[in-house]
Amino acid sequence: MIDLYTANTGNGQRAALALEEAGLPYRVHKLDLMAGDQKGDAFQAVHPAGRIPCIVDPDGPGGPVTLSQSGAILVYVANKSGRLWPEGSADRLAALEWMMFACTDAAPWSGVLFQSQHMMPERSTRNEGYIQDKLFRFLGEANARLVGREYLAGTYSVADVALYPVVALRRETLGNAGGFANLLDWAARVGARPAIQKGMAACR
Ligand SMILES: N[C@@H](CCC(=O)N[C@@H](CS)C(=O)NCC(=O)O)C(=O)O
Repeated sequence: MIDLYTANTGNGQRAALALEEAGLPYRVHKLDLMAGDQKGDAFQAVHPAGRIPCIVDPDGPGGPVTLSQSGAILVYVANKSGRLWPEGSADRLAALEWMMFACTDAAPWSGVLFQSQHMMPERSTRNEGYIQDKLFRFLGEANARLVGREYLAGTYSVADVALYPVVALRRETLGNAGGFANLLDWAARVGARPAIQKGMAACR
């Protein structure tokens, strides 16, 4: 049984969605980040950097595995289950490419936007606008990628799981902004999957 340490954030959700889609048994440990659970002794003993998500798999290759970074967790459980990777090397590469896009372009800018709106010491409408423009530029790339495709790599893959939490958080803003019809249709398709619904609920 895999232990998942998580919280209701995009990165935390990504790991739960991956485990649900992989169909691997797991147990959730929810941390209250605002209360500082990540800095407590119990979690620091698991992951000294004190950041979620993190998994502990007693049945890893060659022994127990402790793994952080939502993208790494996604790849790990996809490999372990044999799910979420398309057939064929070109589609597999596309899945990897768009998974990296989600984890290194879209998710960090989404995180910075959230922090600028809710956590930074001073609010600045201009800076928030700049950050949102950056994020929307990336999401525009995904929207264009979805022209004529149901999923980012053609068939459902790690890429869709990686991007979903970013889009799910901003559906309303994207709808109001306009120009993201393919992405919003994709989000509705992905969000209708029982595994996605269970994974999102596991973090709430
Ligand atoms: N790139 C990492 C980001 C992990 C991360 O920054 N997690 C945040 C929550 S989304 C965290 O644990 N913050 C608590 C802290 O820094 O004290 C990933 O994808 O997992």
